[in-house]
Amino acid sequence: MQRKSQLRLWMGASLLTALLLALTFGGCARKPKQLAQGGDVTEAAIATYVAPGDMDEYYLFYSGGHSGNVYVAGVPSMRHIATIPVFTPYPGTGYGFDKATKDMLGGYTWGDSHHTALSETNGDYDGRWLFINDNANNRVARIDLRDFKTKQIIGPIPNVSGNHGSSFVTPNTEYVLIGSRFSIPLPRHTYAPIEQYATVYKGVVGALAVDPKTGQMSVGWEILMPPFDYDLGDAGKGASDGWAFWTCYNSERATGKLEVTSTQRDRDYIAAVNWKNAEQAIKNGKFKMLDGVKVIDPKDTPGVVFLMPCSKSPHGVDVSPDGKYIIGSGKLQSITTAFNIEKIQNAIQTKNFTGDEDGIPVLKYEAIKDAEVNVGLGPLHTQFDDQGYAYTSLFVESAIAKWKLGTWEVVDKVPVAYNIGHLTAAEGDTMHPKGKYLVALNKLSHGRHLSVGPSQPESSQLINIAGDKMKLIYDAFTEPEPHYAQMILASKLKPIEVYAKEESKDPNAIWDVKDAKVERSGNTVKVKMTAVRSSFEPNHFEVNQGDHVTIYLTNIEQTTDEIHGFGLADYNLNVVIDPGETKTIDFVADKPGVFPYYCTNFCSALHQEMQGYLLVKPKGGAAAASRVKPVGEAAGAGR
Ligand code: K7E
Ligand code: CUA
Repeated sequence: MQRKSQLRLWMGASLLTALLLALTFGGCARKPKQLAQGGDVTEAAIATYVAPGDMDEYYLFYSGGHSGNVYVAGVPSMRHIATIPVFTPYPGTGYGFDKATKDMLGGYTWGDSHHTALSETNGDYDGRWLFINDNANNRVARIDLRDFKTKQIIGPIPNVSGNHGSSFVTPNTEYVLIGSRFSIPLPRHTYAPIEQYATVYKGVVGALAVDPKTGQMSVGWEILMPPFDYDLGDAGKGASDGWAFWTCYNSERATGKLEVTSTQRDRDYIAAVNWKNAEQAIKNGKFKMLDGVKVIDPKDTPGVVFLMPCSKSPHGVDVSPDGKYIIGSGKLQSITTAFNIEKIQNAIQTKNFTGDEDGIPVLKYEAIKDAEVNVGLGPLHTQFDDQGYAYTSLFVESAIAKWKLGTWEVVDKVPVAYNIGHLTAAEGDTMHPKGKYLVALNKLSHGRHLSVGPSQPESSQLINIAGDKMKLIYDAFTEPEPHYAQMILASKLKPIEVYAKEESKDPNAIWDVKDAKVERSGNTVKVKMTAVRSSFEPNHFEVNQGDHVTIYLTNIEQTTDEIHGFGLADYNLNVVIDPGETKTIDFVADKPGVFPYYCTNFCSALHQEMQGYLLVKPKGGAAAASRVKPVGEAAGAGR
């Protein structure tokens, strides 16, 4: 298998070389240009070419911002291979239409997904789950990587407001981090005038506990913090296991035009939370209940939180693979600071404090830092490789700086197009990064793709980091609006192909067309329906107007990729069922008439024949039906 695919790769590569040579010298209309970043086109093409029939080496999971989705691409081809709907309904997979996913969305039709967090065991990705935060509605979701589907959405999480510093996980996925971007009076729905911001408003950082077997999340604990804006987080590991870090801006506690008012001080902070001490404090009963959550007040519970001064307006905080260094970058400076966990612990022991903020000790900056690395303008996020190098994205400079941990020397820089936000290296936030690939997730990528009007396609760029020099090798379209992303070795995931009939736990599933039935009790109608090539059973059924109808629809196929869909137009229902899957469709038949339903996924030569009728008998008999006015034409859209 391995050899065969290597051979195919080799053949593909040599064919490609020949093709490129022909293109270069053959006077063809589509001449490859020299890469602006100085790389070699042929080399870049071979490095990213995945021949037909071959597979990518890595999965790339990237957040879709306010689309509420997570997108999946293969690396190095950068092909978009899946969309995982999380906080937003998605008709393509019927997400948000069946009862289970509709309930999970809880009435929200959007979320702002920022930070993916692959589950970890001993600080390395274990390929079980992917967590993602919702910056808008204070939620966190869990995706199961057996079937790439969202299984749980927790929230709105009490007391947290603008859950941005989330969903980073601790090294054994004990916790998923949460944090308030926007301080507010607590509990939520409390009023206090804006003039009381500095004294009455509160920030929160905390953690969701994760069940190690099922991945089920529950609110663990929270910590009351001064009214700063908590931005990004990362969990300690190795030398810093047991710690969690969040950057915070606006330590001025300013309101109004933050662009000016929150940038007065030279330094803001990174909040360092000893989560093992937080756990202990909870065990010792040192908490108050606030909106149903155990909340620690650090001024009554010393040893849980410390503040590390950091360059002003910091954004990313990233822990090195060995856990020794905590890298914090200030957006308005050209340096990134490497803090040393030993020095941090030392400063705590010797009480090397310069003051406090609402009772939280502030550590002495000079005592806890190892180096200020001159990376360049607007440093945001940092990733790591397998050779002891760090890679920091430079938003203002539109570049990535490569620098060495320990010697702090900047060894290379590569321009990107254009303003880069996050970046992700292969397993680049684990204890054992893989090196080789780095993806720059850019904003303001204008001019990288064919124009589609004012809203220009976003671009992510693949960079080869295997050698001394970083080489840009591919420009890929990415769905807006990308934030964080993670790359995991494809061999670590073992997605299932069908839902095994034997594992079905749905009591309403049926596995034989003969078991299909319609049951009525009062004005409740339950339909047990099958979908199998190429019919629904029942293929028609009748209800009375006003009936509460529940369809339990099972795709009884056990064949890979034999997906069926169920579309019912006038009732705005659209469900997709994978092989072996049962979904529940719940609605009130309030409109009389005859409504076709049909299969939406092309499943066989007779897919088009896979259809049926819902007949809704009008209240007051057939005569009433003919009096129902036809719906007027929809108003014209656009200008
Ligand atoms: Cu830098 Cu929300 Cu992580 Cu976007 S955040 S870039
Ligand atoms: Cu089933 Cu098309």
